[in-house]
Amino acid sequence: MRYSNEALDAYASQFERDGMVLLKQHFRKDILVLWRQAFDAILAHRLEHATTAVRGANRHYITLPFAGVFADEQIFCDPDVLAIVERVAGEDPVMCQLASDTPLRGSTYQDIHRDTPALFDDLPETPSFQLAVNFPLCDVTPENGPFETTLGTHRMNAQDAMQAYAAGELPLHAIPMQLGDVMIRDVRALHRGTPNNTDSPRPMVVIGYSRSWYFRPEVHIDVPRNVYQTLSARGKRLLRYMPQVDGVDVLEGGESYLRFAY
Ligand SMILES: O=C(O)CCC(=O)C(=O)O
Repeated sequence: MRYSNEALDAYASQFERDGMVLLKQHFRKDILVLWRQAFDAILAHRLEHATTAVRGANRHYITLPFAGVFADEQIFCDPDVLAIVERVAGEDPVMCQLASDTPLRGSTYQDIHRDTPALFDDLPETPSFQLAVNFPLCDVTPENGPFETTLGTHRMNAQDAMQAYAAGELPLHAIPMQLGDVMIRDVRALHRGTPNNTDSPRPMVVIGYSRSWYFRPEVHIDVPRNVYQTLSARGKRLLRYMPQVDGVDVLEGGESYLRFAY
């Protein structure tokens, strides 16, 4: 562990207030360089076969195979990240999503949105139940499409948040990131993707962690049985509700997670 209990508590408090925290220089860059190499081959293949989920002009959502470099417990079982996830979304979370968001040149501003509906319509927002852990596979600069988010709207009713945004009461914050930085966010905060004005793709990985009892039918991770056997008890526990399969083809695949904005 890198952080003390006091530091993790402080991150959890910051998350409660803002709906997100940023851990600077947390993941090893040499690991992420390998992810980028493997990702570039997948991106090229998926673009060629038009098997991405399109999230706006020249903006692609691609599920990553839970195999090879991507099935790395140093990333998805990171003790500091999980300690913050557990502080804000309860003990014994489940991992339900391993994917990527990639704007290319020609991408545009997304409409401001949340990634999931509220648990209960027309009621004040609940504690957190769905978190995204995001980390880029490159530096994210003002030029290549930084994620933009409001702060604190994860605790606001969706309509109130939208009204406040429309009234100019909620500033958007661009989040520049360096390779190695990790963002943990509540997916109900109003946010948007911004244009990538460079020739280099800007892949952002998303690992989804849910409260222990929460099920998202729109996403899942196919876990190859032989990979599952190599995992620690913690890794197996995180993936306890994910389907196990004989193998995954790292290039093939389509996307079933098509409705993404609420
Ligand atoms: O990748 C990004 O910067 C944000 C993408 C996003 O919010 C989405 O596609 O839902």
